[in-house]
Amino acid sequence: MSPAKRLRTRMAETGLVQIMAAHSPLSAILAEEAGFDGLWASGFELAALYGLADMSLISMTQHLDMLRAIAGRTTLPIVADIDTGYGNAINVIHTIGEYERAGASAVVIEDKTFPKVTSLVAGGRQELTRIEEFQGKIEAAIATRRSADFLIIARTEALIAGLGETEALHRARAYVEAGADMILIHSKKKDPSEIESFSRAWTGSAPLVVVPNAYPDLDAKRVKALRNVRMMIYGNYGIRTAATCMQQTFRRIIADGGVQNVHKDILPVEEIFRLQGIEATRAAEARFLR
Ligand code: SPV
Ligand code: MG
Repeated sequence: MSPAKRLRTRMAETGLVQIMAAHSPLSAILAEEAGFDGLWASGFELAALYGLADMSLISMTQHLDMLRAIAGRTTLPIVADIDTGYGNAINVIHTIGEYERAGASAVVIEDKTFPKVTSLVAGGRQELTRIEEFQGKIEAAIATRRSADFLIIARTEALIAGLGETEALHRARAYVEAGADMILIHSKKKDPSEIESFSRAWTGSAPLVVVPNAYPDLDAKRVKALRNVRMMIYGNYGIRTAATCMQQTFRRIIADGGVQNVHKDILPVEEIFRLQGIEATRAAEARFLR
């Protein structure tokens, strides 16, 4: 069964899939071992990995290269964050072909203008495309996918742009009309009230996707109670976790004047060897090196 088919099956079986952000193959391996249903090839995480703002500075090629590397080291389905689709509907045709070939099982395309500005930053310049234009991009994505299992998820940034629930619902309905399989509704409010209200008001046929980055109190149990949300994406938790650990450890090494203390609190190198697949390479050495 293809990863895209597995993602759809898992969603149908469990009612809610939990998807962890990955910015590297190592973070993807750790997410798979922890038990997540899939991976989020996050634009924010990859931009942060490069030390850059999430403002369309990372190229499609850079993102695709990382996605391919991730797909090569995990069996989990990958939900690709393609931002605005890298341009207009013509760019979307090219983008969908590239991401499906690279091993993605789903894409999320958002209704912002290119270049986009990251969603959660205070005072961010949030400009949305015209509804008809975005419908054309969704239709282009649907017409381009080779497998019917490949999910096209339309993301509306209406709440992020401060346009309110009525506009968000209007846009979401228009995107479903254009063929979107799911709707990602995003909010930067510190509590989940906007998302819960949207979900209650949503009567559309497509299920919802939520990203509880700004409103961490919305846990899986509460999401399940909303009934029409089928996917939960932990959108920036990979890079924040990695940065937290590196920041603390690096500062301690300077403060302690060496690694005599920190080494006890970080993974031993043998565990990294395991994550690198050392066993398989050793077996190959024994078999093939003469
Ligand atoms: C990402 O992880 O790149 C996202 C989620 O799009 S957020 O950064 O919260 O907009
Ligand atoms: Mg993003």
